[in-house]
Amino acid sequence: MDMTTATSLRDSVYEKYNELFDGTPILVRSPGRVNLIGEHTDYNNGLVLPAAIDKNIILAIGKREDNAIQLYSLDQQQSHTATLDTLARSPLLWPDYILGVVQQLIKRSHTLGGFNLAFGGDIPQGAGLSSSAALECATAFALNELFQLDIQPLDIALVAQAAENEFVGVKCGLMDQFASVFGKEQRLIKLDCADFTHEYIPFNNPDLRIVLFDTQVKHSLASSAYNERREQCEYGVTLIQKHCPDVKSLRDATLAQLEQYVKPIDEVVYNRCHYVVSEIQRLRDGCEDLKKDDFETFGKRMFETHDGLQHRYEVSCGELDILVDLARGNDAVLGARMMGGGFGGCTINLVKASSVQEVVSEIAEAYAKKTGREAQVYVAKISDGTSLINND
Ligand code: GAF
Repeated sequence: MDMTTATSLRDSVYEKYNELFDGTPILVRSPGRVNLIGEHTDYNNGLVLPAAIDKNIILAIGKREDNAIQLYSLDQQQSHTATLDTLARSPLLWPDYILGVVQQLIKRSHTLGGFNLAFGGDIPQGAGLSSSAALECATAFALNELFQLDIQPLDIALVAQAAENEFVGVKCGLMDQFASVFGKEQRLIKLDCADFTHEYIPFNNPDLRIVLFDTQVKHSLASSAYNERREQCEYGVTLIQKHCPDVKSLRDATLAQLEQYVKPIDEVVYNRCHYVVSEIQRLRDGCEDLKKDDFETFGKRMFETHDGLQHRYEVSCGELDILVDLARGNDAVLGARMMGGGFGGCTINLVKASSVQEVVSEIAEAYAKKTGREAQVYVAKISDGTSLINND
């Protein structure tokens, strides 16, 4: 978000908090993310290459005397009330991301009190930019500050992920929450999801831009299909393990093992696993391209990722495929692919800086012609992760 948007969002959240609640709140900012390459690899112990972006949740929080939890969403203009002892899921959905974090903290024996919380954001929802992870991370970070829980950044991300897995019910990996907490300006995060070690890779070429085309669709099967993909990957691993007990996840598997032990039994599961094993290797190769500033080759790999997600992993959709095909036909786009869980949301495009305007208008116009929909477009800036912000 640019400085003006950031300030006005912060001011709106702060003012709303003061209108609804007593006392001076703490303010926290937590960003959404992009992922350059490495999709659906995090829950397979693979590698991912995300970055936090300049779109955020801003949250104001303060203590209460009792054990009530009073929540307000500026975007939905809705309130929700719970207590520390009654953490039920809400039909409003958005409270679940906050209450799920509270539940995880209590489960880990942290002592919390009641609190008031108001939040708003400019991360487009349902666009695959991790607005929910940002809310979870903002909540975990804010409660850590408010009640001085002494939780380390990795555990903030893990608590946020566990909230999504256990309370919300999406069996996601750690990528989104990790990026939201550990993001650094002008840096990609090469995260190894097997042990959460990570390395920052500079990404600040002035001749390139990350452009996101939001299809403006989110198909309803997204979370059930996500959990199903995860189960299919795990099933694939069990088939290999019968012959190769050392293979603990798809990260350890080879294409030859898949061919031999999975393909004859289940062709669909074979295709899922084939995509994941290839994608982990593609990410490793892509990081080598980046080290050599070879963005042309990196871009080609992004297109290959999309092909895998479309045909083997089958998590794309017509609108995403149209946007990627339009990008393929444009010389100023080095690479493009669907991003995130799939079934809608955004494509991520690596675009020559000098041609951003032309690319945006050409692709948006053609997309509207083909689908009757207006794509939203964002040029993402890579930004810092979750932090406290001033309220003056
Ligand atoms: C979603 C999930 F939350 C991530 O953990 C990741 O699996 C991603 O889909 C696909 O790469 O964003």
